[in-house]
Amino acid sequence: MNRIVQLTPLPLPAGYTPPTDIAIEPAFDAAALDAVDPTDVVALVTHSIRGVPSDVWGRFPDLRLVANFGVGLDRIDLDQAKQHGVAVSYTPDHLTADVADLAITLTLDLLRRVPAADAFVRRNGWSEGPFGLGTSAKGRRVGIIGLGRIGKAIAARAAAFGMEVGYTARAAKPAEPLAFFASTRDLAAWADVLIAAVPGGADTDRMIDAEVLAALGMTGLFVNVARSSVVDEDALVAALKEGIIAGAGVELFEAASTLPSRLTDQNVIFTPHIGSATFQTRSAMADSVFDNVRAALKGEAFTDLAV
Ligand code: 8YV
Repeated sequence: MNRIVQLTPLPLPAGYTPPTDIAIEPAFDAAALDAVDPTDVVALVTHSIRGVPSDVWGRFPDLRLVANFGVGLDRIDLDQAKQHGVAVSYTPDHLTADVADLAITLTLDLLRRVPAADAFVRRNGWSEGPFGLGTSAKGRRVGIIGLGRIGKAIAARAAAFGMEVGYTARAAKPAEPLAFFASTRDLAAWADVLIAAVPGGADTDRMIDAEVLAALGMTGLFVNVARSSVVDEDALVAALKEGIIAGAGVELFEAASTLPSRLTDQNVIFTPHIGSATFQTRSAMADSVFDNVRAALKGEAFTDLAV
């Protein structure tokens, strides 16, 4: 009998009906996983934040697929997957537009001071004088760190707002008509708005550090739609409190982070990891995961494969 094991609850949208033709065994923690009979397990279901714990590889002799609900693969060891002959599916194209939209939303909200404007209206601030001016998006320079699917989608949106776009990546992409910068520091020095859209993992760990923030400068804005691991949070707090940069949009921070409580007065917008959190995108992500699980049960080809 082919069996499917799910390593974590999925953030399925309210109103989404999971398929009834697939039986999935929940094993949401180490003890539950230890209790699973490993025979006949052909697929594991997980999401980007849970990933695949390192001691899972090699446990399931018939494993064919890890189906990841999300684009981030930093918690799935793809080398281990290859060594064990396991395919890894993920959901990149389904969430690209929504995550890019959120990056631009944070950018425009920071430039036009939307949270401060909202607070002004709610406190009946007209007696204080007119609400101050914001900054035009048109003509600003957007520096994108990481020109993958999401980075390119951010670039297209920024260009539509009349912004100039530059990027840094492991290598220049000559097919893209955008200014390439060899280092994040140089990109930050050029940019008015620096947006992180790189994968998480060892290569990008704490790449947004004090030096990069200093290069971005006192009128610069930083927006993170990448993993929280790419940011040195202490450096970001210092940069905002000391006016080294002008503001930040923070979509991801560590679950135990003190960042929101340390940044109450500064020009910072927080969102609670909602990049893919729309009914349409989360439904499409779920469809992709369940379609691949069904393919594993039937021995059919998978879609959206990372390896
Ligand atoms: C999801 C994400 O919220 O795709 C990712 O990597 O971080 C988000 O889209 C995450 O997968 C949790 O389900």
